[in-house]
Amino acid sequence: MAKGLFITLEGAEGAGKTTQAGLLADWLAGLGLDVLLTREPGAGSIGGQIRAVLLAPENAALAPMTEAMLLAADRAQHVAETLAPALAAGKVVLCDRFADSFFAYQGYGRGLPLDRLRALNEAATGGLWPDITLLLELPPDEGLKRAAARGAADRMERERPEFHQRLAAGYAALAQAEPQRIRRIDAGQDAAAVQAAIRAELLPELIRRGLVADAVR
Ligand code: T5A
Repeated sequence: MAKGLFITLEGAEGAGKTTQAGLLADWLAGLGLDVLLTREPGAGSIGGQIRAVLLAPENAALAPMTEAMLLAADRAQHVAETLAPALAAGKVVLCDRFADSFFAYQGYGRGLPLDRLRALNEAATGGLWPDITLLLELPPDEGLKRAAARGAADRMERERPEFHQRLAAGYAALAQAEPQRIRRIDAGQDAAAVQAAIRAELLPELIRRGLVADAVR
């Protein structure tokens, strides 16, 4: 399906994904690449409506499998409407959260069986999988503090500390299982240093794939 490059950003709450995705999009565009910046959940009009249900604090009673199915529905719509067409057109697609969030949050965090989540994810994506994933690692309490300083907590941010610890451990397990795809970035540094670490990871990949010339190194 894909001929572009699919890069995802992952990490626990407040790890800095949105900040880094914006900086990265600017850098990639500056290198002359055709970049699409998007996110999950909530891209597009239908995704936005699903996101509102998922994150509203008053929906505390949402059952784990309902949550997983809503996220899968959001992903199916996102793949069909945005990701697959952009990749087919050869774009570099930067996505703020994707399937690893699903396994970390709904699998390790909520305790849903990973094999069921894999099947649900496969149905939603048709097998679309990131080429490179940047995992921003920050202790969950620090990320939650950053997120809290920004505004009122959403339904996920209100979860107990144990939930956030489990999903962070889940991300580490996912990264261990797929070290070639998932690049671990220390997100405890200032934003410029995190961005420099991300670029250092990506540049050799861009050169290897013939997307930019070795001269930029
Ligand atoms: N979800 C999502 C699932 O459960 N399963 C799934 O399959 C998917 C796809 C999405 C929620 O949905 C869940 C996960 C999430 O709970 P969201 O609002 O999109 O909700 O939440 P996040 O993706 O977590 O986004 P956040 O905005 O909370 O965090 P970010 O994007 O990691 O962090 P960012 O860049 O917004 O920064 C947070 C604050 O920290 C500051 C920023 O200025 C900002 O104020 N900051 C820094 N401060 C100090 N040093 C740095 N290096 C900093 N970088 C940023």
